[in-house]
Amino acid sequence: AWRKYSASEFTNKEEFEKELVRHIETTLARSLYNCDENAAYSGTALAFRDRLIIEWNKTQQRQTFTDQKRVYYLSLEFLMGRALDNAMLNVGMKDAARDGLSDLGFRIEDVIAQEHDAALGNGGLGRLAACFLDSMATLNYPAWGYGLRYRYGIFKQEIVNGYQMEVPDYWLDNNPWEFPRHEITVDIQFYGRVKNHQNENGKVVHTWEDGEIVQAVAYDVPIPGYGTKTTNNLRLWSSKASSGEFDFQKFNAGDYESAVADQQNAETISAVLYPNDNLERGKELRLKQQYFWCAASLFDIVRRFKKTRRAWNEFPDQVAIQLNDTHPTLAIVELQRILIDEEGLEWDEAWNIVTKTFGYTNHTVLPEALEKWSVPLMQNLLPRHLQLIYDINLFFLQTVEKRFPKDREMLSRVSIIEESHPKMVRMAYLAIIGSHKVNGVAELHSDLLKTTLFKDFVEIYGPDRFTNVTNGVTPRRWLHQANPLLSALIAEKLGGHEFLTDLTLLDKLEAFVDDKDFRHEWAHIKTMNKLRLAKFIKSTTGHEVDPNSLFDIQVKRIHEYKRQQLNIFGVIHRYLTIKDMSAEEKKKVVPRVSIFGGKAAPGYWMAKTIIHLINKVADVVNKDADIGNLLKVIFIEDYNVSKAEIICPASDLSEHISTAGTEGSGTSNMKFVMNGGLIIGTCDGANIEITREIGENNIFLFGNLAEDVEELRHRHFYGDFQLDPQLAKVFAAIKSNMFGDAADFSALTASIEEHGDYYLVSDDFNSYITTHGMVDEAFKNKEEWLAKSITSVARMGFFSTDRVINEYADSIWNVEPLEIKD
Ligand code: 26M
Repeated sequence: AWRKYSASEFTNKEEFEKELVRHIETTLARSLYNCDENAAYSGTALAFRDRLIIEWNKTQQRQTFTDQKRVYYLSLEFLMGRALDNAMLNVGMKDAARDGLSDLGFRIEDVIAQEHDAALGNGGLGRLAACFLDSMATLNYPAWGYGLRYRYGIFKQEIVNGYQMEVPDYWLDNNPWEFPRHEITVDIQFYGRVKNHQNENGKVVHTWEDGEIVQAVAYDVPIPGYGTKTTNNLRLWSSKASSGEFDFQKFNAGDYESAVADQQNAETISAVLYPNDNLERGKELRLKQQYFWCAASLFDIVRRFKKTRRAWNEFPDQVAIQLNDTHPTLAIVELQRILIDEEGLEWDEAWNIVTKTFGYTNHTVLPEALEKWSVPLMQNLLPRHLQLIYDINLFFLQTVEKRFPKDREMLSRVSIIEESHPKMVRMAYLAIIGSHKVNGVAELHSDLLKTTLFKDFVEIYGPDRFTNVTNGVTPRRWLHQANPLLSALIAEKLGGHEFLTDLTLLDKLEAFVDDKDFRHEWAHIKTMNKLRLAKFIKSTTGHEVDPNSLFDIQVKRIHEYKRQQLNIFGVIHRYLTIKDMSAEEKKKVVPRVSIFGGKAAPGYWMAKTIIHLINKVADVVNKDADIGNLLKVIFIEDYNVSKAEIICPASDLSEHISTAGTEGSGTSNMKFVMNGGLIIGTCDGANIEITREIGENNIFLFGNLAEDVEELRHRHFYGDFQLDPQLAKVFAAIKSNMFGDAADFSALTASIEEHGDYYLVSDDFNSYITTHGMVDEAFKNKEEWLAKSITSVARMGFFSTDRVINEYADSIWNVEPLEIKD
């Protein structure tokens, strides 16, 4: 009977307008007569939010009632981007909203663009977590994300005189997508000491006493699925001083200022996302963030389990916890602590539960990214956890000793504790030992884990603990939302949008590869998307780019291993080549726009130097009258998710050119190909599987293979190094001050010429340039290029995160979907 009161379920334009106006006038207390785009955004968001809330409540009720196994995805990063467009497409009322907004004088695109990106992540790892949430909801898995509610997301990048500047990203003001749950709090302890007691049975028990307490407050974000009623929950923790401490003790003692300082100190924990990507720097605050978030999440998960009044040995049948990288590894220790110290279980029984519960995903083999925490730091901050880590290590090393008697080398290699000064806790080893499955993110990456980084553990545990789950992306955001024209054309050919939830259906497109009209429409859509990007470039940089040029794009975090330096050296080589040409020769040149985007970690000087060089080259090339439209260089400031949605559909070619063996998977490679762009890349990460799926005629591969990297580095190290002659010309140009003071770039050129060229830029340069020549030739044949583009999209079905999530569900989590019905 209450159903008739259920508000807000607008089903057409008129009802949407009614809801919009109601929210603008009452919820927002704004007059319709001075309603600007921002108010229109807020009103629209609130109208759609109401619909999500209804399905969200229903989902949570059903999942609790059914009480089947849930997945908890622990990630310090969720790079969500904007929520409104996603909510509209999932609810399925975008057209009604478009028409309704248009009646009020607004363009829906402009309204959508009012939203601030939720940028709680650095790059691939954070965006993968966001795509996973989308697929888990779409596939009806009972799943929660757990993360931190940073007050400042990843910094905003400004380019000033060619240099990167970082500006804080304060994003929380009037965010309609989060719901504070002030009643859901957890007290989190730090510091203090461990005391041993004997309980009534004579058993030694440990208590952790006299620490500082910080309060975790839950903020919930609804995660709607596409074409389903399932709306899952993302729970983000925010830190504040525990109210007892603030209000009474110091305040009453008259020490108001120090009480406020404590308050601020507590709030610092969730204040800012660390802007490193693939780099570990051992800061205490970062460890505090990790424990704060793990402890709050574990408390919440355990509290939910205990409500069911099941026996502890059923915990792994009810709960699967996935660790996104080693950042949440303390959750393993925290669960062991709860089971032993608070619930009184025996060690073996507890440890058995723990290892059955956790799975660990590794995202990188780069040594500088592997987390290690100093033992003294951990001793001070988390004394009880350090004891438990030592115990875990002891029992582990005892079993290793039995299997490999007298192999001291082996014991010291696999010990969780590195015997350095200071001693260090190796988090990846702890994660492996505490999990039942460890996975890499692409085949090559998972193989490298087994043969190099984690080789000893494969011997100890056998190969079954290690597996591969190749990454994907969600086609809802990266095809349907980012590229509505292409999505509509595909739907027209395939007779509906089913491909969005079964991406393998794209293979039906291959039947149209030779259809002239279809090719023409395909080409037209690419041009429209290039125009959209050209407009964006014009409005943000002032530069005009010609959509008939080949758009060549590399957007991702700036890192030496991703080799943006190889790209910009290639651009300089192209520039020098064109400058040397006769007018006659120039006529044969394929005009190019080289587009870059990406942030450098604020303390990563080499990455900042690469950004500086790109911008200096852009300054020179873009105003050189000899060059005209034959080459333009664009650096897009502040690359983020919402910009990626404009950029990915507009590429002819994108670059995925990491040194072989260094990129875990890469995911933008998938986004670009899914949108009909071809790629140039190395045999690295998921490029290899993309090649296998789409065929090697449809991709431009170059460079040395992973198996040759070690030997090449070895040779460089022993002085066997000759700078590639074409690269030498590029360096000569840089050193002639052609792009400003050469001293600005000397560290970069020296890293290659003088310091061993660790990333093999010189070794791969010739192959890179030659392959770009093949790209030019291929681009001249428009029909051939289109055939490659269409064929590639048709064969990309494998790279949906729906496939990825089903693999995790079957082989790691052992969870079943639960459909939410009315
Ligand atoms: C570590 C310490 C302190 C602060 C930050 C970090 C840190 C943050 C992010 C370390 C690594 C981080 O991310 C690594 C990452 O994004 N890896 C990428 O993961 C993608 C998804 O699996 C892969 O596609 C990429 O190849 C891989 O580089």
